[in-house]
Amino acid sequence: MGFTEKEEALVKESWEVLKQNIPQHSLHFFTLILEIVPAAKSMFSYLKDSDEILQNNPKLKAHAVKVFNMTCESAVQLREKGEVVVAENTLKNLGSVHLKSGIIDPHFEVVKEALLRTIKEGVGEKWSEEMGCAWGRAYDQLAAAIKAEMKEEA
Ligand code: HEM
Ligand code: ISQ
Repeated sequence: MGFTEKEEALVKESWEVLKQNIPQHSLHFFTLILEIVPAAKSMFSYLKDSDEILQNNPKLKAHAVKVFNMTCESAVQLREKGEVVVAENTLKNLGSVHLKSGIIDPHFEVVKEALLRTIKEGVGEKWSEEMGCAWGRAYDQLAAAIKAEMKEEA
């Protein structure tokens, strides 16, 4: 299912807003994930042994930004091509990283929920059902590609 220009624009615009405060939103995103699944903390190699505040963890920030960027990129592709194509090497890497980290399908719903809530809170009054729905669809397609790769490797 392709994307309309409007849906693509909603995703891009909101990502532009969130980008202005990466440290805050990436921390919020991650905090929400841990709120829903506290055990997820031990899955992240750079967090499991630290009681230190997540605030300024550069790896966490960089990864959170990647998740947003890739989802945004998926929205662009859904509009341009009607489907999400992740570069082969990127997908292989993501498949094996997540497989090795012990990620299972239900975790993807958790990250989706956290992503959508981060966007909703981040854009404030600009938020709409349609915006949330567009992000959700872009994420689902991307998640499906990663999950398929994980199954292939398992
Ligand atoms: C690592 C993206 C879903 C947990 C990563 C990395 C990226 C990424 C870019 C870094 C890869 C690298 O180090 O080369 C995504 C995207 C997702 C997704 C785009 C969904 C569309 C999930 C889910 C979980 C998860 C559902 C479960 C909580 C992790 C963990 C790592 C990781 C534990 C490894 C961190 C480490 O120890 O280095 N992810 N991810 N990811 N992701 Fe995800
Ligand atoms: C990696 N994969 C999925 C979600 C994430 C959120 C924050 C940091 C890293 C992540």
